[in-house]
Amino acid sequence: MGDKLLISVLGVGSYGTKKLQMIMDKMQKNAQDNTFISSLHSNEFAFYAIDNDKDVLNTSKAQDSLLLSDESNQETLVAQQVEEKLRQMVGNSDLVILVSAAGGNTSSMVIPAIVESLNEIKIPLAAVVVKPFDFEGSKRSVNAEIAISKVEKLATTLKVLDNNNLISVLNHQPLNEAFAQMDREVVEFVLSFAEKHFVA
Ligand SMILES: Nc1nc2c(ncn2[C@@H]2O[C@H](COP(=O)(O)OP(=O)(O)O)[C@@H](O)[C@H]2O)c(=O)[nH]1
Ligand SMILES: [Mg+2]
Repeated sequence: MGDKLLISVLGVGSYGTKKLQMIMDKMQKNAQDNTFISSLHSNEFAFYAIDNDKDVLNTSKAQDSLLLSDESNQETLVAQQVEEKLRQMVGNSDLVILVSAAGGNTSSMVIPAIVESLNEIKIPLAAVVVKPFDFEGSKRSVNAEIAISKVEKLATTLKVLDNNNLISVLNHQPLNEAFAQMDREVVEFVLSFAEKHFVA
């Protein structure tokens, strides 16, 4: 033992890309507060993003990112772009933690391509994904289910957070607070998953 693990956190779609910042901030804060478990220091973290929104990617502090081309509303094109770039980004990683809102137009196309590619290069995957509200329409819900079922087959760990569960709290909590609470669960998943995979 003693070798460092390289853990890559991969934000997919606009939601996933934005959440990377919260994860980085929390890791940094924990390190400053010394609440980061010491063994975590033996691991290295890298952050990557994939989206088709240039503005979202530009504000991201990810090491590297993939900007999907405008024509990338076709699954085969997306798969090609993802496969090439993903190897470059996370090819040396010991594990990848995926963060995404699975019902997003971009995310629902990119997630299956990521799962396939990681399986091919035999890199373990953990994932935390958000399901859309039912009121966003059945297309999004179905797309999310399909993407999540692909992740389920190959991920070692999967956490699904369902936006529909927020509806019951909305009579005593504003939406932004409910979203913030779910954001904290996303961050918590990544940090606690990383803690379980430290090198002793
Ligand atoms: N919990 C939560 N869900 C969100 C938030 N913003 C967007 N979503 C969900 O994310 C989905 C869109 O994902 P997004 O990553 O923006 O789409 P993509 O970039 O096209 O993949 C929506 O259908 C919502 O269900 C948020 O702040 N919190
Ligand atoms: Mg987007």
